[in-house]
Amino acid sequence: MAGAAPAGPECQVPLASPAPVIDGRGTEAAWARAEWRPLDQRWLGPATTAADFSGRYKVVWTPERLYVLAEITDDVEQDTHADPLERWWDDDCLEIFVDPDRSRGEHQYNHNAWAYHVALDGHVVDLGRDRQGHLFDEHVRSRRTRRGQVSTWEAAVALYPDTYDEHKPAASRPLPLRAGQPIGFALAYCDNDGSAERENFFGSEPVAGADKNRGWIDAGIFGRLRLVPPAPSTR
Ligand SMILES: [Ca+2]
Ligand SMILES: [Ca+2]
Ligand SMILES: [Ca+2]
Ligand SMILES: [Ca+2]
Repeated sequence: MAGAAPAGPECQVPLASPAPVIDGRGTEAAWARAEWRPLDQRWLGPATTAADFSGRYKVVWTPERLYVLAEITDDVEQDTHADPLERWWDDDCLEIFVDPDRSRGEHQYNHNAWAYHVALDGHVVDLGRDRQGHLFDEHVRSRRTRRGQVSTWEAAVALYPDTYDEHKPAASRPLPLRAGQPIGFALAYCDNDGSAERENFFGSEPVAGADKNRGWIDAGIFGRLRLVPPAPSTR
């Protein structure tokens, strides 16, 4: 059902001051103030083990960007397609869904909402109005570090308006973020460990019905972020 409101709780997103440094390490004080949230909904593929995939994430904000920290256990990192615009969803990637004005609804071939696929090499792909994949590297800046089988992804996401035109990128500026603003958001991970196609797709949001791979079409399945204002000073 397109545009259905998610049942999940609203995610309170703390303000980061200063902004995290995008270095693939969640060491900044801003991250310590944010709650871990699970990335545990199996949207595609068979049941797996925690060693095959498990994930959790945090979100913080500044007036310029939304920041995402994701801790992903993945036993095999797979980047089969060197061309970032070839079957990007079948390589391991972190997928950041964002609906800047939380209008919800359909966004498959428009920019009502975004489904940024962040590849292992940092390239960012989403579909354009022409139904083709486009690089949006300037929208999501990220770094990833790996220790054993656990990768830490740190990303800064600019929020672009639904009027964005990929053929005139200079005509759009990122939207400012304001305290109290509702934002549609979901996170996902495409897991491939050596198959022709991705083996699993895990998301942050429960999706009703048999077809759970709806995020790239329907912003109605996204969760809700609320940007929390800075705490009043105690001094
Ligand atoms: Ca950092
Ligand atoms: Ca895996
Ligand atoms: Ca929208
Ligand atoms: Ca993998």
